Amino acid sequence: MSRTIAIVGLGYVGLPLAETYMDQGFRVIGIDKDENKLKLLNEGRSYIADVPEAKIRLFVQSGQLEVSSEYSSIAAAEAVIMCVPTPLNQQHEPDMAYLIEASRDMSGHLQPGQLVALESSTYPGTTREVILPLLEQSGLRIGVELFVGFSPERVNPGSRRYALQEIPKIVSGITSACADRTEELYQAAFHKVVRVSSTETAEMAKLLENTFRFVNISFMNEFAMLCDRLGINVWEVVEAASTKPFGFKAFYPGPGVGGHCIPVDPLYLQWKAHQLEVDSTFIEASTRINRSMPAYVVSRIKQAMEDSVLTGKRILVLGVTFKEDVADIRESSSIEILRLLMAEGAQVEYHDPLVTDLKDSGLELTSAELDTEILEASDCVLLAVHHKGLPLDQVVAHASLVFDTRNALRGRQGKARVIALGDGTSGHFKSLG
Ligand code: SAJ
Repeated sequence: MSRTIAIVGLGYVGLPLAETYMDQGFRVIGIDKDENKLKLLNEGRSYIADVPEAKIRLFVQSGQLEVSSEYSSIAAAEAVIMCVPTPLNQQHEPDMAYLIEASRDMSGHLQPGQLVALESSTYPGTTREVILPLLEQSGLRIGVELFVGFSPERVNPGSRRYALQEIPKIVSGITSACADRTEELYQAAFHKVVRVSSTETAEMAKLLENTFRFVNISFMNEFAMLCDRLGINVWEVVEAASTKPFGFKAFYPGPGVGGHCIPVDPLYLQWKAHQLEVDSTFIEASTRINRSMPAYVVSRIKQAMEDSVLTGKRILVLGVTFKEDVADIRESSSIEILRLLMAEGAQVEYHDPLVTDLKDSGLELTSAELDTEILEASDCVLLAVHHKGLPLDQVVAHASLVFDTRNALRGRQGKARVIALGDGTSGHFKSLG
């Protein structure tokens, strides 16, 4: 008799997790409120690039994967893993609605002996202060009849480097018995499981991982602005510093920090710090720097065009996703840059092989064909996201001016004058000749 778990939330975390458990022979009951997702899965289709369609079809046809919007179907599962979104609200504060709704909806269907494990990235204390009281409404005694744990997700969308089961998994529980159950569940699918002493420790470890990244990227953005002013090429500086085999990790400047993890998780930590009246100076400064990058990019484009007036100028933006080779525009700095350019009266177009239109962002723009004509007609081409498939040789061959925010054009020869973010083109030491 195969083991059965339920997974709540079948997005970029939940669906790969379901695949990982089904690869180990588990039966998975997938719960999601999005009827379109359920329809696609039942048709044997995958909407997550990293989860092969052929596997979904097999799992569904064999009955190993059953999906539903009803929590009543979790009764047969030994464990329920919650992978629902933890976004920010309009005030850039934690939006716990998905977590609260899922916890509340499932509590009436929980059975004695079940484990509930939360994976969503959130502020320390969430499992104990927010989720636990809602699950206790089941009437089940925690650590005796119902077990509750936290294990942060470490899905890396678009990455081929690590299979999910190869990425060490931190586990924790409200009680020791809860941690035992959580540890056992994840040991059944992951190569390495790392048990920590509390759910708060596990929640905080996840925030450290991503805030570390957020702060370092923001420092590189500030460092790049200084290099521009000094006339020093930041990309060469990073390359040189990277020769140090210890005590240094390279991060790179960019047009801003997007996505659903890196710009979000640190603000969950910041919110908790403010609740406790503790400073979060680094996060606040990093947020300010990263959010200033779109305007900085526009200012450097003006400098490159030697014209502070962009009215009527044709500017083509290459790449509107939040990072290369991932079809996701959440918190994308390209969208902000498009808005700023339009506000300056520029005639903007974009090309992104992964994004056909920007209706969801309120911009009436569709992805333009990237051909010689549009490149030659553009006063400036902005390389915002360096997707693997972009024909960069064609860009440098036919564009007159390219502002490269990723240093992706280094070493390529062509007609275009290429200026890179942070390359110091017009800075102090460069002007000394
Ligand atoms: N970025 C820079 N400079 C850098 C690195 C990233 O400007 O040196 C920008 C990207 O362009 C993007 C944003 O930051 O706009 C986030 O990029 P990311 O590479 O961190 O991408 P994410 O959001 O997919 O981060 C995920 C995270 N994984 C999990 O949370 C489980 C993160 O912890 C990983 O380190 C990261 O993938 C990764 O290494 O790819």
